[in-house]
Amino acid sequence: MLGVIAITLLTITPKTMAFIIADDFNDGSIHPSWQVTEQSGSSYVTEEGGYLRLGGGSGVTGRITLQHTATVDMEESVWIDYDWIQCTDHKARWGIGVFDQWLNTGMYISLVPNNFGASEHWVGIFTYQDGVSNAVYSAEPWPLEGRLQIIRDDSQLVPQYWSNDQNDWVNFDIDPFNADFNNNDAYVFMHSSNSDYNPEWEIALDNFSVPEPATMGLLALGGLFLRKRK
Ligand SMILES: [Ca+2]
Ligand SMILES: [Ca+2]
Repeated sequence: MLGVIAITLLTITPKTMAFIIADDFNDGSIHPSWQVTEQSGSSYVTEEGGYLRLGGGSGVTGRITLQHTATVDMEESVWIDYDWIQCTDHKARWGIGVFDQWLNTGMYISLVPNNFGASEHWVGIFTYQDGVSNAVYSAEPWPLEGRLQIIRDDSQLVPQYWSNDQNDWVNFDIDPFNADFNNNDAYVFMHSSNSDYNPEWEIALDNFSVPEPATMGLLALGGLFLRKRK
């Protein structure tokens, strides 16, 4: 009998994915961990239809920033699914970042579905140290829906995206960024805004997740294995 129980546990455990935070945005009320720290124009945030929706109306420039009050420990990752619902013209943006304070020290992945002029479906990764920014990576075109991740490993921040083709996380093509947090806590931020032409815009977000570090380690090992095989 004991033997049967032991085998059952062994079979189940490796398939279980454990999360410190897992928000599916399904119950229609925004979890109090999400604090709106900046809001202007007609920008809004709602939890509706199973998604957290960030956006704003036309005719006025708007900005909205959310801070997740739970800190990101030394070895954790955060990920989220994004889906651009509406952005018909120049130009709106959304991004997710890990910072001590918004745009002070940390990393930010930003997506722009439409841009004025030549660029289209642009992604940029910005790193900041003590308020000084660098655009270290940009690329286009980029999918209008997908999954992004930022891994924190001590001071190192690694941005990744989920590849359906590879069925795994893939590093963006930049060097890992060493953020000196001066022993300050790090937080997850999300930001969305529009400018200039002021179209209506909305992005739907889902499955905000902070996996247990042990799970994260397995995922990271999987990523290493993939890179070695190339
Ligand atoms: Ca909720
Ligand atoms: Ca959902």
